[in-house]
Amino acid sequence: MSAAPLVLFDVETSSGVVGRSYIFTYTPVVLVAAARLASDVSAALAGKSLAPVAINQALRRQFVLLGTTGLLDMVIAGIDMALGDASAKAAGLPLVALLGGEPRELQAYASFGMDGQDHAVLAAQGAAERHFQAIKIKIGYPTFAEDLAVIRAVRAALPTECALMVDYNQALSVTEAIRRCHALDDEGLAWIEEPVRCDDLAGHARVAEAIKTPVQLGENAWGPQGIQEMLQKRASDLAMPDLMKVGGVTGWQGAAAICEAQRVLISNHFYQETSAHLLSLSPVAHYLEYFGIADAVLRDPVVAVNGRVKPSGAPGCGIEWNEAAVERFQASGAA
Ligand code: SMN
Ligand code: MG
Repeated sequence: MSAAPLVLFDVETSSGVVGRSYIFTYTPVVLVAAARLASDVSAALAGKSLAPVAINQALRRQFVLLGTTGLLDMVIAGIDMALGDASAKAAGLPLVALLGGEPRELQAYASFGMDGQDHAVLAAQGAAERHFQAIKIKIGYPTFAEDLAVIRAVRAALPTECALMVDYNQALSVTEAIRRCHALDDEGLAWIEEPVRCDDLAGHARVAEAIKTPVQLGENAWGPQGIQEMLQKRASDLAMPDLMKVGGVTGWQGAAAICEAQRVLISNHFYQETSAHLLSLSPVAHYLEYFGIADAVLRDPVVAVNGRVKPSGAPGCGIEWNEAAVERFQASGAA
């Protein structure tokens, strides 16, 4: 994954407030289609009152026969996040305050890719120098021996008290996942993320049952119902909704309520700007994933101080564009 294809949303209100958000489309292949879909879906909202929950519900009703899982859910979430930003700006409040909370200093983890042992060690050292107390690396190398070697090399490069999470990104069969994750049980990992296919909840439940290390899941759960199903099937010990896939601010609040009711620790996936506001509201907040997927086009990227992140204190969610960068990165043919 060498690029971060993003669709940017600007929702202008009649009072002059502009709500902003972005969605990550994972692949440039769907970028223009997603941008065009966002324009077409948004066009029907002109003149409506700034009521994010009502608009989210109306859009879901509108597409009930088609179904929304996939690009439509992504676009609806983008609209929902932008409307949340606009609502907070219109009230002159940071989103967390608009929703009745107070900003918190959240523990963050520096999130890295699958870069081989040497790069993983360098990344870990850099994160430790920036006083992160937690980092995540991707594993799922061809052999378990390689997984273990990377984990131990990174662990050796980190202060003892630094938490280490690993992310298989759905790489293993259930049998192989049980074998590898069981062998990792004494490595002191904070969690093992998505060991098998994200839609194989029964498989995840078998892995979670077979090992001591907490299983982490959620970035690919669609809507609060996806988080509910994952927990109901005991597929995961923890939850990390993706603000876009879970349905924006509206969807996140539903998922966070489910996690709170079941006392499941909740972390985010991406969308750190808005997720910092929403995690500040949750009594079961766990970690903030520090991975600035949109930093290249943001005027004020989120800054981690001593491995902790606070939500922006400005009205809204803290998303304003670096217009020159947007110009530079504008995809040809984007709507
Ligand atoms: C992840 C997913 C998609 C792109 C980059 C990283 C990863 C995460 O699963 O947990 O951040
Ligand atoms: Mg992941």
